[in-house]
Amino acid sequence: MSYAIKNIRNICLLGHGGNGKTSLAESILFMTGSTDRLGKVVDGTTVSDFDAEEIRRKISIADSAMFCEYGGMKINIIDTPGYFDFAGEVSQALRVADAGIIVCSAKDGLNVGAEKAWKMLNESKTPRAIFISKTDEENASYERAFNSLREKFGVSVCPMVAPIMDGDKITGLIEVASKKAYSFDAKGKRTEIPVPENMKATLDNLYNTLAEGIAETSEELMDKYFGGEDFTPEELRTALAEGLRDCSICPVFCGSAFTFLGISLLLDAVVNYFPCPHEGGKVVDESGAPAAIIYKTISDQYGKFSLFKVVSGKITNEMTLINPRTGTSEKIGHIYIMQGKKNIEVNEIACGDLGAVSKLSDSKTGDTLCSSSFNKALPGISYPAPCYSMAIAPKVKGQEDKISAGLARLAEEDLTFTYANNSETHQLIISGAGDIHLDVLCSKLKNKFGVEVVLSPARVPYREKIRSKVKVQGRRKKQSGGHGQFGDVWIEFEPQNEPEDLIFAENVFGGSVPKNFFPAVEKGLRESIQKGVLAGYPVVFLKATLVDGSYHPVDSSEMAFKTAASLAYKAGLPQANPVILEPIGYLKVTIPDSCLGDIMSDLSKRRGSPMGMSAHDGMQVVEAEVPMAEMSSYAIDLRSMTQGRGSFTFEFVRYEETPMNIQQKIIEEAKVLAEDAE
Ligand SMILES: Nc1nc2c(ncn2[C@@H]2O[C@H](COP(=O)(O)OP(=O)(O)OP(=O)(O)O)[C@@H](O)[C@H]2O)c(=O)[nH]1
Ligand SMILES: [Mg+2]
Repeated sequence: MSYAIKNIRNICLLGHGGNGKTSLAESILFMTGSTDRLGKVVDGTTVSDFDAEEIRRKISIADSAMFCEYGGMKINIIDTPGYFDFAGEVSQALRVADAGIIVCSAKDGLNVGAEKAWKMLNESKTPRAIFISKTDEENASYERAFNSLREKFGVSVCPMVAPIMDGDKITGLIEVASKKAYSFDAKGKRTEIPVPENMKATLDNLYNTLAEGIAETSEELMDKYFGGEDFTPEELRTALAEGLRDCSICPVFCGSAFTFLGISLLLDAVVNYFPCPHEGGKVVDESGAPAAIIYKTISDQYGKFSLFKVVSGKITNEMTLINPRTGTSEKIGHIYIMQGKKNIEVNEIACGDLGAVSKLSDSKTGDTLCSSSFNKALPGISYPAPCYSMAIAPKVKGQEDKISAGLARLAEEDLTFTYANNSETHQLIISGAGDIHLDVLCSKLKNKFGVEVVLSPARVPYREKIRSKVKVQGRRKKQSGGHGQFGDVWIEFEPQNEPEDLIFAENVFGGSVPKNFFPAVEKGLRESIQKGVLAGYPVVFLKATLVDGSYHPVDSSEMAFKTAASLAYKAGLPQANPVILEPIGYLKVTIPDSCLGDIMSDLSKRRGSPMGMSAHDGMQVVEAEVPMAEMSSYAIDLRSMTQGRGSFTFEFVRYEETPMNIQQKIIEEAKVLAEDAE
């Protein structure tokens, strides 16, 4: 089952959550005879949503690769999740898809998911089409949906297939370019019918809209269009194919995954107009040395599968390829084509086609696998940076290692979350795209790796510093019988501005403290500053100068001077006007104009200081400095304030003194924490 590159199509389905991508894929597979039963998302029986979490939640969470054979071609379909937390999966699919089909529902038309999909297709320069789905639903309106899309995305949005209406019932479809009308039976099989009288004017209008878009693709066609001439079928075909390829045309189809209406017209267009892999610009060389790009990794109980697209030469089993990123070689043992979770073993994957390989040792998503003569890393995949962090801990104490091991496995397939131990707050922090993302990861930890976890807000890494100068004594004396302990120091504590937590100096006259005890004094102080005197946070910006003291020829020891230094610290810092510092970050938030008011008033509630505002691509970019403590739920709050249209970055800039009322709260919280720890 090896196809020539011109007979391969790689499409990905993308768009708003719940608009019918997975169901569309399912009905394509069923209609083309690739599966013998039609699965349903609600029953958890689709080919695409096979993961336990997808079945449980009834949404797609990860990309899945499927294929069908139609019109002598192999059509690979990558179904992507619409929920925004999983946008990284869409980036992966777009790395290898030669075209994207945005799925919209006929009831809603344009929505945020479609806007985001459009933007991602633009950024990855991927040809795009739109499928208006769920035309069988009540209150569906092709016309309304189409108009909303064209209004937003412009004249490149062209009607290819539109419904034939009898009142508010759809009785068939018209293919606008050929001006042909069809009726469909219950299995989606179509029969040509005459264009109904009452549809003729509508068809003319639609044809005109399509012709307007086609005319935009070349000057010659523009002249013809304005001259009132009809395009020849060949001109139409070429213009559509070229327009799709260079993204100047976005054909719009419609139908229903439930009634199979319009599915065959969509597939015909995929076969006739959609770019084949070497036209998509994502393939290097059909007759070149073997090379493939890994666009997804599935790591589960059945093992680890790396899903790839061959972009040069072909990949056969038993090959040994190298990974230019790591420099290591990877033995290609078994290779497969994927139908959802089902892997079908094959001997080779041709150029432009999608496949999978199991058990790679050292390669991850985004990596290139190639022969030594190819030997270069192709562009990888960029992901949105994680923006939502929580502390993760086991429900049952002592299972920390299980969490780390589970997360390490999950990180093989999901590059959009990170986790790290925070040495200051002693919490394991997991960061991802949003609350659903983290919730899915927790469920997987439980179901796949047998460890139940709880999430809690990440503690803020506060600091403490002093604001005035004090001179204090620290004296350690234990001289009751046997070898005693004696150390006595006078230390001056004062604030300093260098980026160092402690600058230690000495200014001792006449050997009141012998030199060999200085390091012990410094050590005592360095240990002490780990715990501030207000709420136990590390002390920074401190200068300590040893100015005087005394010693005992027999009883003085390093240990005694270390203790004396820490006694001085404990005595001195509370008198030196200490304050809690909080981390401040730089926020850059991008939002639609209409949300500006809400965003600004929300920022002031978060104690933010606006730094600037600018317009970009029809969006507003607001910059502000905001205390980190106020930002923990921002990812989720921003989503609800902007219906998912907003995005932000937030980076630490510096520490600042915490306002008194907030400081009181931090001290109270620290007390509770310390009691809990006991
Ligand atoms: N009436 C009708 N319902 C549909 C159709 N297609 C999908 N649905 C229903 O719409 C819901 C969402 O469908 P999915 O196929 O899971 O949508 P999706 O775009 O894959 O959703 P995400 O994976 O969450 O992004 C399910 O309950 C489907 O049964 C359709 O053509 N007609
Ligand atoms: Mg889905």
